Amino acid sequence: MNVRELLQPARWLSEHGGPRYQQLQRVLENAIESGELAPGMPLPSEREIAEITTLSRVTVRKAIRPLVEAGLVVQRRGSGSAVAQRGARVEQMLSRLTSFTEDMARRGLQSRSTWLERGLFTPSPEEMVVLGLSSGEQVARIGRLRHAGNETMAIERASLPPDILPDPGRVEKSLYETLGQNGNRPVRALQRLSAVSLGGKDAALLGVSPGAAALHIERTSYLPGGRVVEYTRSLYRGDAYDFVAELRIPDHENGIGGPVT
Ligand code: 16G
Repeated sequence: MNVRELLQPARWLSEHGGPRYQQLQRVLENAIESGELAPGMPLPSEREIAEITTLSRVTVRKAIRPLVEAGLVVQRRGSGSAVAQRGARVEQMLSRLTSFTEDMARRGLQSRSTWLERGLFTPSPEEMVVLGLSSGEQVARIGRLRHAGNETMAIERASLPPDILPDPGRVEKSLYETLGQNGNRPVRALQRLSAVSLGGKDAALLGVSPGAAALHIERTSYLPGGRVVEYTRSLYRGDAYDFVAELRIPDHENGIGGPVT
């Protein structure tokens, strides 16, 4: 689909879809992230987008600005804007509960894992508390080195309750795909990020020098009923991964009820 078709307001503009600039922002963001709008593809000018979408130029500008700030769109003086080229760094939006496999596929990258650990084990006290395991129960562990294209991106160690993943050996490419097949894919997650410098062993696994910067991420994911389905600790290479969060002011400070641009 070309960008003009994609922007036709009949395809996405809805009375009840929230502020119009946010609706336009979402359409563009989804199309860029899914690859429908390919890296390097020029975007119509602000004036043209306003014409196609029947929105004002101010609204269009408001929709594009966050995409530029998130690095999805680049603006070049004189030659308009374009979908950003894929850089060496990978960006992950922090507001989406996606899997590594999906994140990489969206960027046109092949993902692959090297197994560090896969099976049922005696849980640590921390795993027992977070996953709500009772004594005598085992824990399912999936430890992987995650690669994208030719790069090693992260070390990930996931722990799950044994009834959610009774046979860890069944996980091949994607943990979330396996969970989805049994109706256990998480719908919500909490993530805690902190900066660390890598010890010798982890640095060697990631192919960087000891002491290099990394992001330590702890993800606790939940089923719709609130049960914890996954507790994952990861180390992402600091030089290869950016986590991007979109921030908005709360609705009541956003002039809700007033005119929407
Ligand atoms: C992501 C998640 C991880 C999850 C994995 C599933 C972060 C920091 N972590 O890497 O918690 O287990 O995706 O990926 O985003 P998979 O379905 O490709 O195995």
